[in-house]
Order: sequence, then C-alpha cells, then structure tokens
Amino acid sequence: MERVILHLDMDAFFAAVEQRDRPELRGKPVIVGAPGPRGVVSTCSYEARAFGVRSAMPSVTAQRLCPQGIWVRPNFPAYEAASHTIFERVARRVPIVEQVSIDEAYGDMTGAVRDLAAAADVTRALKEEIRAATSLTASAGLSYCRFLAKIASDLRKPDGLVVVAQEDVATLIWPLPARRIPGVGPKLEGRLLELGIRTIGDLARCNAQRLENRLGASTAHYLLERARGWDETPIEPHGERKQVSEERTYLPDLADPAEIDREMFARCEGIAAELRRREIRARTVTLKVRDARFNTVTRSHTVDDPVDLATEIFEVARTLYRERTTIRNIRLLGVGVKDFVHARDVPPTLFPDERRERAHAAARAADLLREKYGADAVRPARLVKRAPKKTDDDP
Ligand code: TTP
Ligand code: MG
Repeated sequence: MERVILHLDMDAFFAAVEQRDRPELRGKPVIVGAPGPRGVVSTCSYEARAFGVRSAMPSVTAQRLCPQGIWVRPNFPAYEAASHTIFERVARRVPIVEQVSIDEAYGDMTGAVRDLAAAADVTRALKEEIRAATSLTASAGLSYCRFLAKIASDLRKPDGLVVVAQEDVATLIWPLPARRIPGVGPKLEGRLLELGIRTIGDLARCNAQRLENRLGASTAHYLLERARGWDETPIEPHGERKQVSEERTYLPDLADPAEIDREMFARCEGIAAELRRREIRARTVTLKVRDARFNTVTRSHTVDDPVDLATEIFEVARTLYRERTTIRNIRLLGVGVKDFVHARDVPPTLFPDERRERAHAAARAADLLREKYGADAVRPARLVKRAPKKTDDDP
C-alpha cells in the first residue's frame, strides 16, 4: 500500500513570531540574531531574504547585504510556546507525528486518508487551524515517501502546499539541483558536478556503475534511490523507535557472496553503532532480502544474550540468510534489530566472556573516532575493498 507522508515546516519561524508579536516589524526586513563581529543570523523575515540574508550567515555579512535590517534578539520562550500549540494541532489530525525541530515535523497519514488528494484537504484544514491558533503560516509537502514530502514542503514557501505523486517526480523533482537531496553537501555536490551531474534528473539518468565507481556503492545507491523517488524511511515518533534497521537497494543485483557479506556487514556496523550510541542492546535480529521480481523474505532470530556488536549481529544475519532464504540475487538487503534492553540492565554475568568485553571496548573506541572524524575514519578490515574494476564506459 502506498504511504501518505506529510512534511510541515513553519515559514521564517522565529522572524514570523516576532512580526506577529510586534506589529511595527511587519513588512520589514527583520533579522533574528545578534549583530556584530561574533554574531550569526538565526533566521530572517522574507523581506530580509530579498537582500540575500540567510540563516547561519555571519551577522557582519548580513549587515553589509541589508544595512536597513532590523535586528531582534531571539525570544525562545515565545517560539517554544508557538511550537507547542502548532504540533498539538498537528497531532490531533495526523496519527503518527515525528517532530524533527522546533518548527518542523513529519507525519504519516497512511490509512487515515484515502489518497494524497484527501490528505491535501486535511492539510489545508490543518494549516488554517494553525493560522487561527497562532497567526503563523506553515508550508506543507505531501508525498508517498519521506524525502519527497520534505522537498515538496520547500517548493512553494511561504504558506505553500505541494503534492508530489509518483507521476510528478519527473516534472517537479528532476529539475531541482542534486543538493536538494538530504545529505548532499558542497563536497558531494562538487564531486557530482565533476561527473556532469547537476540536477536530480541527471542523477536518475546517470550510469549507475560509473557513479558507484566514483562515489562508492553505498553513496551511489542512496543517491540513485532518492533520484528515482524512492525512500522507505519510516516516520517514527521519538522515543518510540521499536527497531533499528538499515537497508539498501542494489542495481545491478548483488550476486557475489563475498560482496553480499561485505554489504551485510556494513549494515550491521551502522546498526551496532546506533545501539551503542543509545546504550541499548537487542535480542532479535531481522534479515530482509528482496529479489528483482519483488519477492521479499523476512526472517528473524532471537538470541539469548542481547547484542550490540556488528560481528554478533552479522553472525545471526548471515546464518538467517544462508540457512533460511533461497534468494541469491539480491535487489534489496536489509538488517534490523529489535526487542531492546538497556545496556545497564544486562546482568554482567551474562558476559563472562573476556574477548567480548575487549571487542566491545574496541568498538566503543572506534565509535568515538567516527563521531570525531567522520564515518570513514575507521574501517574494519572486512570492509576494505579493492579498487573497483574500470568499466567500458568509464573515461
Ligand atoms: P528553518 O525552518 O530552517 O527556517 P525558517 O523557519 O526560519 O525559514 P523557512 O521559511 O525557510 O522554513 O528553521 C526554523 C527556525 O530555527 C528558524 O526560524 C530559526 C532557527 N534556526 C537557527 O536558529 N539557526 C539556523 O541556522 C537555522 C537553519 C534555523
Ligand atoms: Mg521553517
């Protein structure tokens, strides 16, 4: 069943609250933040944006671009009060809400509405309620997946409502620059430009193998999935995440057993790091595989001693794959864990194994390095891959 996902983001939020509370600021270029050499812009009104002022810009730059800007110190209690009212209204109309910042949330309306058109009616009413309750405007995006809803909400700011159905991806999304895909920063954008890829459409049409050779398999797959309008990331209210999982889609299918192991281990690594960060361990490991004909198999296994090491999760996932599935050409590979226990609730006697303790200490140390120096700082030997073979179409 196709999902119905909402993304809602308030317009010029802090500045809009200021203009609401101080009518003399309406219609003026309002900049929230502290002027002067050490200040940065928190946000600004749309009138100030016309001068090129942006969030996170050094205040001196903003002062140069917009000398007539009216500077306002942030008043967080007012923003928090507005935020509370807004998301309380959202929660009344949307069954699953994941608030991601003070002015932004995702909602999952699947099952509550018939389709995107019906969701648009609900969202229009919701925007009206927010305006009535707070005198503030929101922009909303509706789509069948998370990242498209996010892009959609940004397309007609302020006070916008944009629906992106599957058939709209080519017309509404493909013309946008690739940096609109979450995770594409200036560095990755630069590397894409070197490959002649400027728009999301360029990405969708590019040669997958060539992209993979240049950016590595996981980045390439991530970008291709998004460019083709595919994102299965769930909407999850905070504190209620009942499982941690990672999955990837492969084009062409994964068939080489060593490659499958490597990919599976990489997923386990990500999951294990997240468990350790949250100081939880999991009792159940789940494996999901899909072939090119969309046959999907999910298998799980519950272990006696809760796990939070990649090697432990991998051991279970690989056994599930080898012994309990028959799919050998993999289009989608996912690993997940659930049934959490707090690490501190795990009786130490369950782990008399000194080797495990040492492995755990090493993993924690690696986590810290990664937090400090980035995801690529530490790579287990198993993941180190020989340079990819050149393909014919590679210049
Ligand atoms: P955003 O939603 O990113 O920005 P916005 O609501 O001001 O404008 P837009 O219409 O484009 O959505 O952020 C929400 C609030 O968070 C913003 O009003 C101020 C604050 N904020 C900062 O303090 N610093 C920042 O760098 C950013 C991006 C936001
Ligand atoms: Mg906003």
